[in-house]
Parts: sequence; C-alpha cells; structure tokens
Amino acid sequence: MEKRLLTIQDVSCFGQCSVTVALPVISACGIETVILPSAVLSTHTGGFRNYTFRDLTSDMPGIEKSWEKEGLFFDAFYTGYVCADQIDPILSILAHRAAPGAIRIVDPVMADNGKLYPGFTADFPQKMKRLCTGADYLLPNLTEAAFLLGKEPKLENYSREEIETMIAELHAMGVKNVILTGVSFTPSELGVAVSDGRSVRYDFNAKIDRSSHGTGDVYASVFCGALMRGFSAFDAAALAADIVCAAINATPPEHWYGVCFEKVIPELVERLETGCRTR
Ligand code: PXL
Repeated sequence: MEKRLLTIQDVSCFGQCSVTVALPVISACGIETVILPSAVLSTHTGGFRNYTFRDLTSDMPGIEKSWEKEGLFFDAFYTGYVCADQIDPILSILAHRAAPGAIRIVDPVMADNGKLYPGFTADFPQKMKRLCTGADYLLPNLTEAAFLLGKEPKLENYSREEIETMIAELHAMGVKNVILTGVSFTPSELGVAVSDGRSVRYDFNAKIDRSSHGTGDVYASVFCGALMRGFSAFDAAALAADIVCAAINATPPEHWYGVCFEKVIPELVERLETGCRTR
C-alpha cells in the first residue's frame, strides 16, 4: 500500500513556507500528502507586517469527525506551525486517525535566532512541549530546543557536551529520535545532530553566510519525504541539509522572503531515486 502523510501547519498564502513548501516537496518525494491547515495567513510573519491571520482551531474537531466517518487513517503525521489552543485537537487526531505503526514527526516551529516568532506568547513553548512528548522524530532548531527545555537559548560558544546534554533532555521528554538543526562548532560549518537515544551523529555542510526564511520547512519536508521513502533518519537529515543548501544557493538575493526550492526538486527526486547522499 502507498503511504499517506498528514501535515498540520499553516497556509501562508504568500511566502514559501509551511504548507506551500510541504505539499509540493513531500508530493515530489512520491508520498500522498494530506493537509490540515492550522491557520490561514496572507503572508508569513517573518518580515511582512500586514498579514491577516485566521486561526482554524474551531474547524479541527469537525474535520476529525468527517475523517472518522470516511474511515481515513494516516501512516505518518508531520506537524509544524500550529496555534496555541490546537494542541488538544491535534493530539486527538494523532490518537484517532493513526494507521497501525504510524509515525509522528514534530517540527516545533515557534522560534529562531534566540526569539519566539511574532504572535507566540512566552507560555507557548510549554504548550508545544505536549505535542513533542511522544514524537518519533523531533526537529527543533537550537532556539526551539532551549525553549522546550525552559532554558535561555545559547547560540554560540557551546560545547559538544552541552549539545548532547540538551539532546538527552529532549529524549527524557519522551522523544524517540532527535534531529537538532543549526549546530555549529566551527565558523565555517553548520550542521545537524541526529540521535536515536543511544548515539549522536553529526552531519555538517559549509556554512552559507546568509539568513533565509522558510529553510526549516524545506528541511523538515525533505526529511519527512526521505524517511517515508525508506532513508534512515541520519541519511534523511543529511539529504535535507544538502537540499536546503542547494535551495539557498539557487535563490537570488532580492528574493528575501523564502528560498527557491522549486529549482532543486529535480535534484531531490534524483537523490531519492539513487538513494544517494554523497555530495
Ligand atoms: O517557516 C516558519 C513559519 C511558518 N509559518 C509562519 C511563519 C513562519 C516563520 O516566520 O511566520 C506563519
């Protein structure tokens, strides 16, 4: 049977993030992708000032009921940007619409570079923590990991030991696999730490000296697609990093609000076909 994934995150109509990244990327990986929008925004909140925001929390129970009547189940769940009051309705969907052996992939989208995104209040990380408990794969960046653990984010001059302590604390929350992004021990490299609770492996790429919006969503979407195609967590994490780098490099500087991931979909498809993660 073909595998089916449900992704729960916002529709930012303009801006190349969330659903407008996940749907094309995971579909390109050959995986049926179902969406449950957490909110509809005119644009994302990272640099646009005039965005509209419609919170769709009140639609969720009815959507779950409709899927129950239709007998719909999912082999994987990928949650991203969600609203503060959605944790319970989402946990209900995860509990009731899971096919046997279904996996939960949680990207605790809420912060970057030491700060919560606009619109999230200081108590949001504790709410998001409830969604993270029980995740098979958790994909925080360094800021999100710190907030989930109730710590001040430390964005530089941290040791390998500090990183691995945070990872152990995330596992202690009830997370099976941790994929911690944005880890860097040298000025020229940026990478990811992948832990299954027994050992931590690192993958590094050359650091690209430029900040880009939406890269976390491209990263998580490629990770989900590759994992569902049978890649190990480490190989999926490394492929996702390569695709994000390629997408950033394919994006002209004036295209500030997102990355041109469309241009690297052929490379993604080819890498999935060949099972190749060498650069
Ligand atoms: O890319 C993360 C993200 C998702 N959704 C919305 C956002 C952001 C980041 O700013 O604003 C609405």
